[in-house]
Amino acid sequence: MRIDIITCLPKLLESPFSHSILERAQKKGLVEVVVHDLRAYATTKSRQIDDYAFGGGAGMVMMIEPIDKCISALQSERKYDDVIYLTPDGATLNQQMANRMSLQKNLIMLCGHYKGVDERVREKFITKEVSIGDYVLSGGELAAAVLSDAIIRLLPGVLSDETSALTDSFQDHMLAPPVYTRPAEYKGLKVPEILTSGHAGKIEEWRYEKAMERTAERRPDLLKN
Ligand code: 6GU
Repeated sequence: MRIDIITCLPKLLESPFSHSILERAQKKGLVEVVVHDLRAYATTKSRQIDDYAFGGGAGMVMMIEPIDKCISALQSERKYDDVIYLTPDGATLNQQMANRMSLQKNLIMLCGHYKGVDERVREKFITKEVSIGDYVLSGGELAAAVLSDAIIRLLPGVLSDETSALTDSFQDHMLAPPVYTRPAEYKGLKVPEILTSGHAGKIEEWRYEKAMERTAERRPDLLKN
């Protein structure tokens, strides 16, 4: 898979892709993440990428021309399955969406900023609009990092069997069960006996029961689906 991220703050996206699982996925060649500085596609002398909104009002609007230049350059190189705009008024990201996107080959993510992008960008280029929750961030960069992480960890070979994404919370419309590690007793706090019994079948049953309990208590809405 290849993910091209278009942003006016490329530095903000350096760290999230330089550690742990996302770093390893790139080194193994399972995903290529390319960050593009929108300002490099600006056409004015002052490298302008935003301007005042027609009709007035507070806040700047991202201009169509630099975005057109960047997206068109990418699309002339390869075919993209989706051009995703990260915006608080997009569809709220969930595990199902991440699962589906992880099956794609090439994705563009455009990070919104200021008061958003010129509506014509959305009409002409954007095929999907994604939000990561009902709150407002300063820009789409952290959202693009979140979306990329959710997708990349699902790519075959990224996670080992022990950390398999199949046992994640939300994968079966359920939260994950509680987990424990050594020591078996700490300051009087004991690990549930079943987990040290070595009885694989009983352990599986216990985990399912606990996952169900936890989901019913914290996220009953998940069980309705
Ligand atoms: Cl994708 N962008 C911004 N600016 N804020 C958000 C968001 C995205 N998702 C939730 N809040």
